[in-house]
Amino acid sequence: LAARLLRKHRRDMITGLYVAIDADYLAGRDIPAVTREALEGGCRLIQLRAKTASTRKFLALAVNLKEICLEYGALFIVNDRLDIALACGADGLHLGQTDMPLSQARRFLPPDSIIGISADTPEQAVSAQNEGADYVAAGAVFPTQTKPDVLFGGLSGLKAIHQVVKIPLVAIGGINKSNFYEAMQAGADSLCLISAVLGAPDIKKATSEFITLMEAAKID
Ligand code: TZP
Ligand code: MG
Repeated sequence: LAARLLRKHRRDMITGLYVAIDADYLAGRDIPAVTREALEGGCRLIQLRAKTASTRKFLALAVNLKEICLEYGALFIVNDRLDIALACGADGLHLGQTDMPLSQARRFLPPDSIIGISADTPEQAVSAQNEGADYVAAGAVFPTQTKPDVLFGGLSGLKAIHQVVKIPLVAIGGINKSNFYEAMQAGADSLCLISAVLGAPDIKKATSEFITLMEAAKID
């Protein structure tokens, strides 16, 4: 029962601003310090992405960020890597369509862990939901330089996925202050940002401004 309640609590936290701490985007910067700034700005949903880091570096960073997130009561999600999520005691794991299948990951993760799935189509989103995903992420909603190879689903792709899923929906890709409202209107429960927050001169300020904007724009 406790595990089920904790997983539900974590799933309920998939709302509002979600900051993806991208180690490649942040190359040369103090990643734990950057993470703290986002948390100081009020973000309670953090993902760690580290596509080019060695396993050892990824894990060391994950252990560090998990600890920091715990201080702030923030959810900590690891991208791509089940082994890293397990080893650092992450709250959850984010998987894409070419990563380990959700059902396999679930076998190894603690029962209170959440799993988020990236979906490019409504079909993929429905499959993820049926397989027990805790949230689904759709994008790129807007053009982005951060992940040049990403499939572009656009706002229409986001809307189509919103129509078929009941679990929390995360919008990602090219979201900024001038377009975030459109993503919310299209049905996103949470907005996942990289450059709009991590590329800002004051990350704490950018974070809190986004949170304020999203709160003000909340759509039911
Ligand atoms: N997945 C789909 S788009 C994207 C990822 C990781 C990049 C998001 O970065 P930004 O800077 O917020 O566009
Ligand atoms: Mg992935």
